Amino acid sequence: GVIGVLLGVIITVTVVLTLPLKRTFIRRCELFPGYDCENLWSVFQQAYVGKDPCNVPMEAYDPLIAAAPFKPACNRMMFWSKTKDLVQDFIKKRGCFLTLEKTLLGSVLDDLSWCGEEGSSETFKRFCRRKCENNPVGSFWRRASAAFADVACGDVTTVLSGDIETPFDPKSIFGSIELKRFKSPRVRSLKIVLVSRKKALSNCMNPSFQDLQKELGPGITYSCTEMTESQFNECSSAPETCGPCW
Ligand code: CXR
Repeated sequence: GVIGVLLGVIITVTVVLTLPLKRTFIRRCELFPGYDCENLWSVFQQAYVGKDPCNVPMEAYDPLIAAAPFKPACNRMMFWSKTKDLVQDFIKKRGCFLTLEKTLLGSVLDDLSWCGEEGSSETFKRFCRRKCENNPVGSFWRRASAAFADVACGDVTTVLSGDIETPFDPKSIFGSIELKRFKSPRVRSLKIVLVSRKKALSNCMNPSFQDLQKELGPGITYSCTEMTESQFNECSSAPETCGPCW
């Protein structure tokens, strides 16, 4: 009857729309022992399901962060801006550094897209527009980045791009959120690794680093090392220790 057809439609919609994302989330989550992945999925969904995809503020993910808090990894935390693929390749070989994408929450959602819709209990994976500030994906990365930076301690490393004229962008997540959360004396110093792939367009004298120092506040010092892409990659085959290559 009508109810059967309706039920069929609801099940089909769920299978086609929600399941692929959920499956990826759970599969990636299960690589981390000791977490209730089904529960994390349900806490995650509550942040955006049934909501206007332009109206998901970063605070919507507070319960998710609380359910899987970040643990500090002093001297081993690595941040980046405009260098994601470089850092990803580096991290695969030089496992001692910890990026947000290697943590449970960062890894389950890495490279994924999701959103809900008002009046719907579904998760959409495609056709999620990202034009507005408070979209579900952007808000998640801002919230997760803030929490990850909050636990930073010791010497912190950031990999920036020498292929652009302004390697420190105060409007990026790194510049507007992560950097501002580093607190002295918990964080001692910021080590900038400025990596150029082709012809470098900027170096460590770049004026944008004066803005960076201002945001960093007086207690934390920064240093900067220029590297080519191949020098940076050579660093990834250095010993297993997190000892400096820069
Ligand atoms: O400076 P941002 O990089 O805006 O953000 C990078 C920093 C990193 O240190 C990382 O900890 O913020 C965190 N982070 C991610 N891990 C991440 N993964 C995917 C921030 N954004 C992430 N994304 C997506 O890529 C987000 O949609 C974000 C874009 C990063 O852009 P950019 O290279 O300017 O908008």
